[in-house]
Amino acid sequence: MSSSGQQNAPDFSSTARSVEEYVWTASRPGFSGTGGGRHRANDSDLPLYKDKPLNQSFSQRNKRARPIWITTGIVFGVVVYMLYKILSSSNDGGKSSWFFGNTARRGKIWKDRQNQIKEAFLESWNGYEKYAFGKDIYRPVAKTSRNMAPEGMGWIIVDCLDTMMIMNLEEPLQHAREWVANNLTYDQDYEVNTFETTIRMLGGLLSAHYLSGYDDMYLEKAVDLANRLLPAFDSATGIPYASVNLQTGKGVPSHDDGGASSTAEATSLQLEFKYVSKLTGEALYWEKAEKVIEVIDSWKAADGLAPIFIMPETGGFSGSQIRLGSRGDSYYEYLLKQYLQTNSREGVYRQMYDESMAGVKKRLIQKSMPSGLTYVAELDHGIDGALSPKMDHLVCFLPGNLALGSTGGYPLHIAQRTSWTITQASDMKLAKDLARTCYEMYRVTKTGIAPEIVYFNTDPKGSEDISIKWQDSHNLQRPETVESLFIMWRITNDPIYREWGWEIFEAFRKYAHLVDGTGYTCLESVNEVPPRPRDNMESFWMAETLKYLYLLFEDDDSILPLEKVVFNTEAHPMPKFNMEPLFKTGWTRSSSQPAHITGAQ
Ligand code: DMJ
Repeated sequence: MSSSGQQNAPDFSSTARSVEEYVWTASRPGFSGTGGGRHRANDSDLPLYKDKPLNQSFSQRNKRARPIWITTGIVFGVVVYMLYKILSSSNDGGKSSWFFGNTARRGKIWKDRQNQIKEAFLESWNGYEKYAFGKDIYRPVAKTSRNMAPEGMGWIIVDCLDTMMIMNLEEPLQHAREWVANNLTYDQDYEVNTFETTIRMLGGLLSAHYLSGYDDMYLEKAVDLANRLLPAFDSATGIPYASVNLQTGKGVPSHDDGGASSTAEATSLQLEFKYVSKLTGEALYWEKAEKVIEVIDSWKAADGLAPIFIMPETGGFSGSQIRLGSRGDSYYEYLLKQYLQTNSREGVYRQMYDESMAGVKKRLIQKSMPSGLTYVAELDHGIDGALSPKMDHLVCFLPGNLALGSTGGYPLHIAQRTSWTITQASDMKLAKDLARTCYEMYRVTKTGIAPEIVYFNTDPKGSEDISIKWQDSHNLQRPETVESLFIMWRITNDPIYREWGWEIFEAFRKYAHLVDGTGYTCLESVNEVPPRPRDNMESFWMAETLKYLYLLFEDDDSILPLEKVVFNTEAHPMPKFNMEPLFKTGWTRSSSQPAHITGAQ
């Protein structure tokens, strides 16, 4: 357990190995493995803190670089100076206490703020529990609810189980667990979106299993769901269909877009399916998931920038639109996170990610006028087409992702002491610039809440950097900016990210909070005061936005450390793991262009 009383976060300093080091060679139906019960996969899979190569090389280099007497002198000097400051500040009754005083005060402020975020979660949950418990959709203004699937899928409940664990909310968690154990069934004649069901439901259950200390109930539900989702991959190429019927096991092409799947949707299932493989010892989930990336890679998207639609039957891209917002976003996120998930052993994903980020810098990064905000433009007509200065709020996952890719999740000062390349430095700089832009997308509106989409000014005569069209001015309680602020805070330790996050939270509390205590609502326009509610509370409000805000104000970095866990794209944390001896990367990159590219546009 962590020192801050986080009862449900795994203790990363423990020498006890976690369940990831066990595999189920289940004797249960649905498993092809032989044998029964659990066995230990590999005793020395996960490095302990003391084994971290970064720590080791740092101390070794220090020893080499500096004679002992210089180090002793520096330490002595610092201690004397600190004692002097502490004693002199105590003469005024502690009013202006310097070192501990300020630190303690700041610490208390962050703690208070964290508690206020927890209260916002509780209020959101209590409203849902009172008026909509078990239902898929909750309208907190009308206090009504409805299901999407015949018997409900528990979207909201499953999506926020791990947030309750992280916040130590035992009572609501108990109620939610009972519902999952006794009411949740995936045996329904119902077509679900493959991606949404994977990231929210499968991801939510896997994370609940992990954070609960490996409660098997969650894993059994997860494996049942994963088995029902698998037929989505049964296209001619292995690119998943947009939807799948959970009972009949039939994959269903998208009803729109000529049957194309979204690139981001097809390529953001891998963390979850691979973790199911790790937990069950069954390679099938792993193989289906990685095949998708092999197919995508075979089309050799120019500069690593993939068009946002892909055809399941040919595997080729459809259309030529490129963006890091809707339908494109988490393709790039999961390239990096697949590499991180298996402890940086699968170089193919890192290569693809690096190519894509080089492509983003070369093709999409622009500066607005007059202030020079950095933004990510879109290509509506292919890689050589004109740039559009439009940016979705969804793109705001990118600053955090770039920072994560730059340091591997380690704090900046540690990463910089090992190897620090020009690319790492440039990724970090871009992360900081984009984080500021995402914050500005909030700051410039009348409510202080960001809209769904903004446009950046490219006209030298224009006076405002950011403009918002009325049809784009709604807010859906999205998490991407606070997600990036949390990652930036963890990596840089710069309190500015906490200050920005707090401003954003206060804006939500002022304008999206329902005074009768039923929760928080989406808004019709962030530029109306008071804003009209768009009566809906999204599941990712509690699963992601409030979770990331809460973690932003957590002082204990050993809670879900970024060098030990990966968050899926719905903010569900899962542990990194070693793939040996059970799994390996089943494909290699081909350097040549594909012989046959008909169908790819
Ligand atoms: C979430 O479901 C996920 O974060 C996804 O990657 C993007 N859309 C929503 C939140 O905005």
